[in-house]
Order: sequence, then structure tokens, then C-alpha cells
Amino acid sequence: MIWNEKMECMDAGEMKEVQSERLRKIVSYVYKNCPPYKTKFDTLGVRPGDIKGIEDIQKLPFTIKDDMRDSYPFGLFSTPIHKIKEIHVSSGTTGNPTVVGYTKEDIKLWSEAMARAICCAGAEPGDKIQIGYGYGLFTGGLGFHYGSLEMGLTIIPASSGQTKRQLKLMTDFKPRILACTPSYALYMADEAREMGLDPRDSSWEIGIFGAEPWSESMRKEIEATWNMLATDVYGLSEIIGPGVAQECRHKAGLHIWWDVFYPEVIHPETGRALGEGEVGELVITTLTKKGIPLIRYRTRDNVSIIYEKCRCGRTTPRISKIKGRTDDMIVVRGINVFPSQIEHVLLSIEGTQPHYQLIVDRKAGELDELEILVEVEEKIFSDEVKKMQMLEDKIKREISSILGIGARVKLVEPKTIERSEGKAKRVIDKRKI
Ligand code: DLL
Repeated sequence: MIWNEKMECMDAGEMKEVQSERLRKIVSYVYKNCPPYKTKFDTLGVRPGDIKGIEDIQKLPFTIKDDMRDSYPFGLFSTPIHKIKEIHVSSGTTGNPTVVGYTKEDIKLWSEAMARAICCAGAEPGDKIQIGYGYGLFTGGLGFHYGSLEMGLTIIPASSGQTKRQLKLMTDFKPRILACTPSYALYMADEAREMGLDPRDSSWEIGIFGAEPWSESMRKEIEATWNMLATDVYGLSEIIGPGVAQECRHKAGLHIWWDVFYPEVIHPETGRALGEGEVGELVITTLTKKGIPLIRYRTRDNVSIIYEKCRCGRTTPRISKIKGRTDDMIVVRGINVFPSQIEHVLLSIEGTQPHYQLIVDRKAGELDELEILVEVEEKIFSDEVKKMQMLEDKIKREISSILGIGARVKLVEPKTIERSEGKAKRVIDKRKI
């Protein structure tokens, strides 16, 4: 089922008209209502009247996370604060958090975008959904909640955590859909086994996983463990929350709702527009949002994009799985390392688990050191030292052939790496640079 057939299956020519009209409106709207945008446009010498169609989007300035932080808390809002009906906050690691506000219309937009996403994953009205994303300032829980309401699902608003209770809810209420972070889905499987449950017997048939990067190998692991279809959902608080893009059952890229979240892919250093299939930074313009519309927002997420029609019938472009964030990327001895590359290596080696952590350190006057902690299966850990050594060497070899740098690998017992009920923490950077 397709939630909004008109918008999701519109031909590109007609869509261009819709986007052009919406872009013209939103540009005038922010110019009039949001002083920081007016200043940015004036500095560049662009007037709303210069924007005739969607192709003129490249004339507009980019917006970056610091624009939001610098105007903390409400400076980038385009509506008076009394019209804002809900506020969410995305916690960063440094400085002020990013604050986003939704008008009543924005909540409607979010519900629609999320209903499209949940439907795209394969849910049907009447299904039960267990929402294991955190409720609260994080957008995950409430975003799924609004979309599920819009779609007519029965909601189990479990929020994140309390794993034993999650599993009991699943066993007793038998929801068909599970929504949580992919790392939490795997964490729950360990707990299920400990409780004497076989994850393969679970009622969950479809998982909607996102909020953190996860590899194809991790998908296979989740699908095999839970005997379910694992789909990817993408989104970010600044744009709306979850529901910006979603995979359909073909798992051939995430459909991005381009009538409302207009995507571009650019070269992260030069800002140049990249072509279909080229990997670069995803930039999104919110074409209809009112509370805090963003023009050409640089997401820092690396993707490629394709425009060909999908087998499911949708004509929206599709973005690749997120290949990591420019700011999640760690540079070790000059080499760019994404946690997802390490995850991919680990999952291809038998006996290892997708629970891992990268620790980077630099002692005074020395080179960076990368240490990778990897959990191994119980039986391997209790095996002879020689076998452990062989496994360690194998991981080292694979990693150095893929990354081109050496790393220390330390095998650790199952469950030693701290688990998260939300986003997993994959990197610990101890360097004082
Ligand atoms: O994580 C919104 C969300 C909630 C998405 C639930 C999906 C499900 P933020 O906390 O603002 O919002 O974090 C946004 O998380 O820029 C990406 O770097 C990362 N991210 C989100 N979804 C994915 C995904 C929510 N499917 C940031 N794959 C984004 C990889 C993702 N990374």
C-alpha cells in the first residue's frame, strides 16, 4: 500500500512544478519572517524574486548546524513562539543543543511523512506497532507515534529501555511492527535468549530501524535473528525528525519525500552539486515547514542518490543507506575511518558480534593509535588462546587491507561493551587535539 499515491508516484515533470511553487513560497516566507535568513540572502545579493523555479535553489545560501546553535534557542524560528506547539531538542556533543519547534501544521506534516514511511515499510492499517524509540525531547518516539496514529495503527508506546518489559509486551500483545534503533534490536535478542525465548518465534514481522548508521551485514544479522524484514528509516531533528526517507520492501535505497524535503547531494568541501550515484553530503530544503523552515540544510550525512522509478511504483528519488557522518568520521593517521567500515569487516568474520567500539588515542609526540574492542561469541571466548589469537590476527589483517592502517584488536567477552537503548556509542576519541 502507498500512503499518498499522488505525491509518492507523481511524474518528475509535474513534481518539478509542485517543488518550484513551494520553493518560491518558502523563500519569500523566510525572507520576511526570519531575520538571520534575510541577512544571509542580502549578503549574497539574492532576492526572493530571483527564485523562479526549483533549479534556482543553487543560488541560495546553505544553512549549517552552527546557524541554529548561534541563534539558540529560537532565533532561527520563522513563527512567533506562541504559534509553536511542540519543541524538540537534539543533543550534540559540544556547545548548545539544537532546538526545533513545530507549529500545528508542522505536526500534521510530520504525521503525514511518518505515515508514508511506516506504510512504505509494509505496515497496514490495523497492525500493531511497538515503538521502542525514546519518547521525550528526542524525536524518535513521538514521530513514530504521530505517524502511526495518522495511519490507523494500534500503538504500543513502549519507549526505549526496560528490555524485559519490551519482550513481554511483544509476547503478550503480538505486535507485527517493531520500531527502534538497530543496535537495540540486537541487544533485545540477547536478552530474549536469556529469558528462554527464541527470537525467531517473535511476532515482529517488520522492523523500522534508524537513528544511527548500520551496515547491510547488520541488516542480515537482525533479519536472521528475529526472522523479520528489517527496513531503514532516516531523519534528523533539524528537518522534522524520523520520516524524511524510508526503504520499501525492495530495500533498494530510501525513498525521500521530495515534495516536502527537497534533496541535493554536494561535494562536502567545494559545495559543488554532485551527479546521480556520486557519494557526497546530503543537503535538504524543507519546502513546506512553517516553524523552523530550513533552506539547503547541510546534514553532514554522506549518501548517494538515484532518480529511477522503484519496483514498488514510487517515483521519489532514493538515497543510499547513510554511509556515515562527516563528523562521525575519525581521522586516524590521516586516514578517514567510518565506524560502518569496521562493522562491515566484523560481520563478515565468523565468531564476532556486531558489538564493537573504536578507541583512538595519541600519546605525546606519537602517532594516533586505533584500538578496536570486539565482542566475540561465548564459545570462542572460552576456546583455546591459540584460536583467539588466530581470530584477532584475521580481524587485524582484514581491517588493515580495507582501511590501509593497522589497528590493535582486542577480543572481549560477550556483553562487555556498554549497550545503549538508543543510539550506540561506537567511537571514543581520547585525543586532545
Ligand atoms: O535520529 C531522528 C530519527 C529517529 C531517525 C528515529 C530515525 C529513527 P537526530 O537525533 O537529530 O534525529 O539525529 C539525526 O542521526 O543526521 C544521521 O547522522 C543519524 N541517522 C538518523 N537516521 C539514520 C539512519 C534522529 N537510518 C542523525 N542511518 C542524522 C544512519 C541515521 N544514520
